[in-house]
Amino acid sequence: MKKKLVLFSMCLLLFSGLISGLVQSPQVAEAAERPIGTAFVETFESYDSERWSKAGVWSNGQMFNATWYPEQVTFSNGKMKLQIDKEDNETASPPYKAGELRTNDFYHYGLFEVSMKPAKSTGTVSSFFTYTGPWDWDNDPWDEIDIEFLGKDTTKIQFNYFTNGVGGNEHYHELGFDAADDFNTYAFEWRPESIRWFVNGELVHTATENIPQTPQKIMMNLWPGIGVDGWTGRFNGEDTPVVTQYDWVKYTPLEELGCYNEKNNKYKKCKKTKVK
Ligand SMILES: [Ca+2]
Repeated sequence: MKKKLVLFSMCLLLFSGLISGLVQSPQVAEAAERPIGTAFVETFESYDSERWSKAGVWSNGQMFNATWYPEQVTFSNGKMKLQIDKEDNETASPPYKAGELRTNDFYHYGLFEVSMKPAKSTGTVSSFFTYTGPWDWDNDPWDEIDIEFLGKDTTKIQFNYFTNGVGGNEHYHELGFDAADDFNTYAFEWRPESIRWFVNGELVHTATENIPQTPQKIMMNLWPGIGVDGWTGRFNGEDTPVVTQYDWVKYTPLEELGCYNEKNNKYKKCKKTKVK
């Protein structure tokens, strides 16, 4: 009788342990889950630190001839401003301060839109892109989708993407206007099988090879290059402060987009495909 009671108690303990294990395990799994962002429109009336983080204080090294400082990212008159300045200390290395803003969440397939006015200053890069890597999330590949303006010639826009660190997908598009003169809308639509880039709603470039698949953070930065003069030109710091402005950013997930009609550059309701 006593033995049976002990056995029964042990079973009860084991059972309750199992139950509590079942109850607890989803919480543990939740804590380790990647935060995936949903649809948003950001108008930059103020700094929303729940959605965004300012980079700094640190340096990327390599081709970035600046240290990121949160103070180089400011908000005024409904615009987000990224600014390059000389370091206060003349002997500082790197010699410049720069700004970068990134989302806290990761975003997957969908339409990424920005209204921006890039800097017109030789040696600088103004950007709107998505990015992830092993430092952003455990074991992530380096995946990236880019819109970039080179300050040496803002009548062109550069598109690019990386899949598991493999790039070489650069494409330049002649805008037919100077992007530094005013705000214009630039966008890319990321699908599992393609990336399509748009300027003011018009489709201007499509990629279909080796498309990145990992959710990424939305990022914007402005920086002076070094050792990449052939690409960016040489930044001499005479123009500082150099400023890039962003009026708004919008993200629409793929499932809310509908199907893109290349004939009129518009999204429409997707045709239902018959299942045979
Ligand atoms: Ca705005």
